[in-house]
Amino acid sequence: MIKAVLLKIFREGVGGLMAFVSYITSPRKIKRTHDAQQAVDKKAASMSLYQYFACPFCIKTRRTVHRLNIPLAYRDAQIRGGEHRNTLEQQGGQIKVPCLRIDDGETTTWLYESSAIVAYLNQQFDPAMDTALQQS
Ligand SMILES: N[C@@H](CCC(=O)N[C@@H](CS)C(=O)NCC(=O)O)C(=O)O
Repeated sequence: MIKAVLLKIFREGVGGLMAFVSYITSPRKIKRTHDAQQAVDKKAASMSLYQYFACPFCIKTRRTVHRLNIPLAYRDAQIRGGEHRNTLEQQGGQIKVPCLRIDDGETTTWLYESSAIVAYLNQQFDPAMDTALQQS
């Protein structure tokens, strides 16, 4: 019991430190024209990221979100019994973060795995990588 609590405190501490280092070494946000940024804002409104503040995989994903200058809604799924945690489990299928929720009209996609999320966001929002924004 005490071992589990100490381990949790250690994990949270290391995660918090990583979040702090990530914050002070944040990548530069890409800049877009007003119209291009509006298209990004519109597209991002249908997405949200279920995450924990101090999870290293979430920190990695948030760095990409920051760099790509996406106004993505963050949902804290760490609180046991909390609304976002319950939604993630019931609708996404499992409690694992990060998870990107994509509401596309009638369908909702739950994208797990930080590497898959980063690749998806790059493909959707990095002007250097894809023309997806120009098509939307
Ligand atoms: N391979 C996954 C690992 C994700 C992962 O292990 N996340 C941990 C938090 S750091 C998690 O969700 N654990 C489940 C839990 O906390 O219940 C990724 O890259 O996204």
